[in-house]
Amino acid sequence: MGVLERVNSTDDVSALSRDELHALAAELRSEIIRVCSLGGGHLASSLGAVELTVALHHLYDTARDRIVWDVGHQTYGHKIITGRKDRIDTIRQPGGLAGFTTSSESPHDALTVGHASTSLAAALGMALARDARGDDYSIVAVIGDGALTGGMALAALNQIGHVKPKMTIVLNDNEMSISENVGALNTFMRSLQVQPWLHEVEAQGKRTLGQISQTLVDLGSRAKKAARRFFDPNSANPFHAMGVRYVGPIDGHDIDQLLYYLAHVQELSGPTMLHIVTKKGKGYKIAESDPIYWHGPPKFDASKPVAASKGYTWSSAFGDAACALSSADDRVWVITPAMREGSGLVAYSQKHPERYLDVGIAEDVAVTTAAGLALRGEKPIVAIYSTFLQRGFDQVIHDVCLENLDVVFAIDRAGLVGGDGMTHQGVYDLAYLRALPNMSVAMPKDVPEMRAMLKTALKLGGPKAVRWPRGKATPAPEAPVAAWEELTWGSWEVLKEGSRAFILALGPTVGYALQATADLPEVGVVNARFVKPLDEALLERLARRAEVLITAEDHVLMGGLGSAVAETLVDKGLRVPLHRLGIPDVHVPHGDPAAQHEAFGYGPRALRRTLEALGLAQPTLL
Ligand code: TPP
Repeated sequence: MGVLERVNSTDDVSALSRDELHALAAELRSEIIRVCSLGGGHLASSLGAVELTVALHHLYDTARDRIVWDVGHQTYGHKIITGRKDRIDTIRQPGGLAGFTTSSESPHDALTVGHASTSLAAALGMALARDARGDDYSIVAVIGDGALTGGMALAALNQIGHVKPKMTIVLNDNEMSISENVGALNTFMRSLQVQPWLHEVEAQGKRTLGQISQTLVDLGSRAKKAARRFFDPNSANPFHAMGVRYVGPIDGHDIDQLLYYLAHVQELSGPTMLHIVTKKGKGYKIAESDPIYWHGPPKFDASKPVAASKGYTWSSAFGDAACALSSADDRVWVITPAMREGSGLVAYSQKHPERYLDVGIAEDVAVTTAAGLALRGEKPIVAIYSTFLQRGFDQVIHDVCLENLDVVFAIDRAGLVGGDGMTHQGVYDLAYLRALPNMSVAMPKDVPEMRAMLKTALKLGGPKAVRWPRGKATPAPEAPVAAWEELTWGSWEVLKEGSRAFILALGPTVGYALQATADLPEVGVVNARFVKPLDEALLERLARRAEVLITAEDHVLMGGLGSAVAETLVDKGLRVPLHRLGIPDVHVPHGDPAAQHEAFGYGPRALRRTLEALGLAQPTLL
């Protein structure tokens, strides 16, 4: 029987011998590969954290102690050994386990998470609560070098170094964010190397700082010099300088070293950072050699793993458009907060490196840097996922909209996103952007319209957001930017005339509406591609003609297209029944977006049912 078979709880992990812990790590690694091969998932990060996971669960009781995993995407091993091994095959699948730590899923998940850089502030809060109540449990934050580039993480570190609560911060440094990590702190971390003498210290079982120092003296001067950097609070180390004791770096794949140093650090007062060096994708050759692809691959054949093409997507279309726009105008820049691949910008970063900026996981910095560029006459495009723009909301208002600056927001992953689930749904941006003076928001139905919107937005200036969904797109024929269409900003498009009703559709619901009404001459379809400004003149004409209007959007009902239409109708005194279809007031978990669109009433079949209920279509027999 394998060790994993016997492990049903963290208590079981605590009881394992060293040899069994090594065996458990190997078994977890195979299990993570198997699970990710079935349905895709965060493979490389979970593989890199296997030894850390085993060591933490051996030392800590996670039902009581709090392990706060940053992002929560590296926790497949953690989930398997905290009572979820029987359900691990369902991870990211509809109705299955979430892909990130989720507190409603298990008491062992200290935090519901998915966005980066929250672990340190959350752990600080937990430590303050623990100390205020006089409780006695341990708190460990695990943060990657990528997540550490986030302003939230750095600001929390600043506070932790000031308040000095007892806690361990494991800095899991694999030199990678999703793509190569960036920034000055990253450069500093690269100057540190795991020291071979660490084995000696650990092998001799020395624990107190005095004992360790003596061992190092015995080991000779080279080790002594390195050790000064390792343990000396006065050494030039930015973490020390911020008031957080720093230990490391150590080899994060060496369970013995991990156990030794984690236990050592646990005995110290105040906050201590243990810097561990790991390899993303560790133990799976193909993932080690291409950790960018294997960060979050779709399902694959574990016996013959190959990187598969993701096909032509909306992100590819944006990348192509950005290349063309930058070639046509040397004031166009593209800024990404650590999402080069996801935003379709690999080719752009190579073609226009002088006007490409990856600021790390720092969406706020992306937005305000764009503001700075715009203040000096440049034309920045902030390429950002809808869900991550939430992190830069104040900056959009305060730094871009207040100054009415020429910043284009190229918003990817708008709408329900699938496997990433609750934390990543891009379903709030219409609501939060529509409210801002000077901002306008558009969503194309296809790639030529996306091009037209980006071109027109850059030409008109001012804060302009263009959003598109995750997933496949049909490429537009190659054409120079000069030949791209320009749009009347704020104009809707009647795609299908109707005599009794109109569906006002947006992005993916345009296709759904056309499908649902193909045989219904009385029901028209409008591409309501601008949510702000609305095409008020056209809306008024439709409202005066129709028995009923229906809005359909892949966005929350509160504050989206339907809200905008309702407000305009009321303001203009137009009394026409309005059916608003979209996402109700709930957090939507991971699932198949097409099925979720149906469940929320704006998929093609559900739209048809609404039309039937309104007497606009005959009930279908099937
Ligand atoms: N921005 C935010 C606020 N949250 C996110 N989850 C992302 C972007 C997308 N994202 C997920 S994981 C990741 C990024 C950018 C890289 C994290 O790097 P690191 O913390 O070093 O962990 P690793 O993936 O290398 O294990």
